[in-house]
Amino acid sequence: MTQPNDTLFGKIIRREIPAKIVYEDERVLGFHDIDPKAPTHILFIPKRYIPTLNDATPDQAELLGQLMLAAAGYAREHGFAEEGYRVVMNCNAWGGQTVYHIHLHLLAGRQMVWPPG
Ligand code: IU
Repeated sequence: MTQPNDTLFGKIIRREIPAKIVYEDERVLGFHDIDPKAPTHILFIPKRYIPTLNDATPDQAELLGQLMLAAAGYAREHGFAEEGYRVVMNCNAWGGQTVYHIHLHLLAGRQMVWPPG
């Protein structure tokens, strides 16, 4: 049986709560982070429920790649490709994950620092 997706992002996928959606295809949704950590901060999520990267399975490899390509496409279309940007996926507590539906952060529009906190 499929797990119910009671996370915040499940509610955004079902349009139960609003989000500033900037990208959508059959399998992926992209929307503005409500508390942006860079001038541009977009979250790309699979519509299919995967709680953390630990839960991803080999048959989801293409879906995970689609998140990356959606982020890169957005960055290119919005003029960030040349100067650069960062994509990040946090996993569990030490990784800083707070919403348990995997999401790829696209951060752009400022110089990033390394290592991250
Ligand atoms: P994290 O990698 O799980 O920490 O990222 C969760 C993100 O979800 C974080 O950047 C939050 O600002 C963002 N977010 C959101 O966009 N809308 C919300 O209502 C809540 C969190 I709560």
